[in-house]
Amino acid sequence: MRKLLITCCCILSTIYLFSQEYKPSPAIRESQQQFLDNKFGLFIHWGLYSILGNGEWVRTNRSIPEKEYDRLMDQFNPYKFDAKSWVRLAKQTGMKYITFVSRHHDGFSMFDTKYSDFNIMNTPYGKDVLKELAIACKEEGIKLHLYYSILDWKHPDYHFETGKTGKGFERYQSGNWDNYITFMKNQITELLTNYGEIGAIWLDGHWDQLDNDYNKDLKPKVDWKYEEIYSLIHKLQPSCMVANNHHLNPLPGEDFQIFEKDLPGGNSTGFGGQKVSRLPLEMCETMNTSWGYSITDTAWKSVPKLKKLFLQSLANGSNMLLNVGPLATGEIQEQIIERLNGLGQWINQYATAIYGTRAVNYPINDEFVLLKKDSKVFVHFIEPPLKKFVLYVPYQIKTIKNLTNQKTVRFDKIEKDYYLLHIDDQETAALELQL
Ligand code: H79
Repeated sequence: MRKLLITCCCILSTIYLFSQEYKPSPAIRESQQQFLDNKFGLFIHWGLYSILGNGEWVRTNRSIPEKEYDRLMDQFNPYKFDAKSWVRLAKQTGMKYITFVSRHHDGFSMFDTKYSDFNIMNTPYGKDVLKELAIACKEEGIKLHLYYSILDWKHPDYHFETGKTGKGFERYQSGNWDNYITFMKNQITELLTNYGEIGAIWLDGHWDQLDNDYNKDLKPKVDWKYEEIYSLIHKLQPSCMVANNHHLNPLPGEDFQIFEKDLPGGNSTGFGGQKVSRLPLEMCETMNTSWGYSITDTAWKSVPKLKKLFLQSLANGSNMLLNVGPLATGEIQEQIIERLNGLGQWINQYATAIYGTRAVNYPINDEFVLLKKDSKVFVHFIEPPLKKFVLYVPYQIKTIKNLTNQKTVRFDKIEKDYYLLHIDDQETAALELQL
């Protein structure tokens, strides 16, 4: 009887432990609030692939043999790289954090690492670009997040046999998966030990080990040991958030949810469609269609288009992480600079109506978005407003200020929650409603 009781207790406590929801620590909760306030980040895809000007998937897309791809290491010499100017560019654009690709699927480490020779220190440049970036970010008050690929087209211990990608070149047979997990943990430990405060670790590549991307309940063909990796991250830096671009519903231990090239809930890519969780959200987008530098991609999004994406992502409760793919020299194309400058001008002018706001429950539409901060609701126009503009808002409005010309806006209440606004300026970009 006693034995039975003890067994029952053991089973019950195990069930209890595993059914416990992940509860972010107070330090993480604070990071999440700051993240929600900060709204806008710069994604940087930069690596050996930048030399070839054909995107970051070039090794797989063109089935480049290992020896030939390795030669790129002897060619990477970004003599025009200036970490400070990149960070300043982000800052002037109104971005509050930078997400830097520390290692992409090609397996090349853009930082000084003891655990792989395939790293930045062995290029002619021979300096730790991540270190330079970390120092510049600290000086400029910009947070640093690190992208880290868990898929690896080069590492001999990566389980490529069950992987979907990187099939066009020879690989060694059957590595040791435990070694690979240890390798990742060692590198993540370096990233979280040698570069000061890191705001988030952003993982990518989970989907390589899935049969398809639409069944969100599929089990991967390897054990990624997320529990161990996530707790290592939280242990090394208690305020460092964890995010994983697995295209699934969030897993325990993750602190924000990622959407790639789609607004939360969207699925234009075919690999979206995951549930929108209650975690902070982040949508990442490219300025043309490529992440890594592409010499032929001229499909640049216009400033109004980028502004619309940003506003709609904010209205969905999501940050926007906007990507640039610098050249191997360290230069950033003028098409990118122009667009960032255009966005920055607008964001800086309406900063008080953007940072620190939260989304409200309101239909997403193509004309305007609403954002709320304390007793103020901000209207940001995507399309210029009509002179007589009927606004439905489920709030009692006391006064309205035009944030473009600082004038008071006349309005009539038509009926409950419906207001007729008299807008005297077609250039009006935003209004402040005082509740
Ligand atoms: O780093 C950037 C991309 O290189 C990486 N994530 C961003 C941030 C990325 N890689 N792939 N994808 C994004 C899209 C995923 C496509 C997939 Fe598939 C569709 C994965 C599985 C189905 C491509 C097609 C790979 C396998 C089949």
